[in-house]
Amino acid sequence: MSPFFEINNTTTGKARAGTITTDHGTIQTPIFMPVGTVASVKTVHQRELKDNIKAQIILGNTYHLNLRPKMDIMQAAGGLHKFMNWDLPILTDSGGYQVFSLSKSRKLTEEGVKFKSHIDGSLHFISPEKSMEIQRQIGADIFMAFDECTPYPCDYNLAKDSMEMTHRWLKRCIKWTEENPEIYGHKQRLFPIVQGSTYSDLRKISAEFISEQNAAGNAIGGLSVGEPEEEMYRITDEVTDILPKDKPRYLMGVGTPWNILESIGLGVDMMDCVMPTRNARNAMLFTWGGIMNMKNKKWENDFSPLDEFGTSYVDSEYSKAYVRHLFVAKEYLAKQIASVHNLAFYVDLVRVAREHIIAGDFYEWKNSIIPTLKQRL
Ligand code: PRF
Repeated sequence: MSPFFEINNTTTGKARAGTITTDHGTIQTPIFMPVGTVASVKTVHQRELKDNIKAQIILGNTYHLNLRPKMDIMQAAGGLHKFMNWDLPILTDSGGYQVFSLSKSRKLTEEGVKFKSHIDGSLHFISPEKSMEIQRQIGADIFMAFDECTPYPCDYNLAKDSMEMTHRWLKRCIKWTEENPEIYGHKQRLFPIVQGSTYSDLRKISAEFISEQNAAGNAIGGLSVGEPEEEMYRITDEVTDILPKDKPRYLMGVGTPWNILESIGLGVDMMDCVMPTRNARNAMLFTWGGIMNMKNKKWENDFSPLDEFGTSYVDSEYSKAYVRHLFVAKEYLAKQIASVHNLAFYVDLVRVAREHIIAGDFYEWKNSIIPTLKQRL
């Protein structure tokens, strides 16, 4: 039987090419994971995700799925894979981060978080144990510990208290999952999350504590929350120096195409972000040649393919002028085409990164293409 994680390259500094094996198939890392918050990657069919975008794993969210459709429906469906008809790997986030970003009213104690639903204002409570229970009912292949993500900037003492509570919550998550096995017959793996804001000493304590739990993989949270990019890279670098080499590392909620390449260079294996889909819905396309705003008048008469270097059929089958027209006319198809394009680009970007890691020239390649990726077309 294959181990959960194997490293496939021998050269190239901290960057790794790996293979993760789950009961729903393998994932070639580094990998970008499209975000499917409410059992849907917004505007994109599962068939497109699989056959066209070539997504190898997608994300779901505990916070949202627990509010709607709720866990009675999820369990009756036989879990999220069956409910949404997605038979490849799924990862779920634990809910805490979403409570803080979405719920207007919430109260945090050692026990957990009380909050009002952003949908109907109803009162709810999520604790580490509750988050684990919900994530068992969702049944993702990889599920996340219940943590607190500090805002930026964050006072040192607050960051320290929060990190220590995240560590105590982790112990409760581990205990609950040890006592309550999987319910759908496939294996689920719990990833703990390093916190500690932008403080090196806290990040070191957290990364060491997280490493000691000997989980199947580890995550880095609390970044990409408004800190300068250099701070994000510095902390990522310090944390990946400590996290075990033989376990996958997941950097949560990152980021732009260049953030992704820099993070891979610092030893990150997994990433997710709403940016490719959210920005697509606002007419922003990421391409190998730079960034395009599809509402720009510049494309009005440009009948060349949407993206000549793109790997998705939307890139060759539709012109820039057509996609601009769809955005100007506020057609749903505009958002759909743009989302498919951006996700296919992100997945292709990390696929090519993996090839360069294996070939041994990843850093030269990364540094040579980043200025082009940032360019505004
Ligand atoms: N914790 C959790 N989910 C997250 C984050 C975190 O810190 C972030 C931070 N960028 C994104 N998603 N549980």
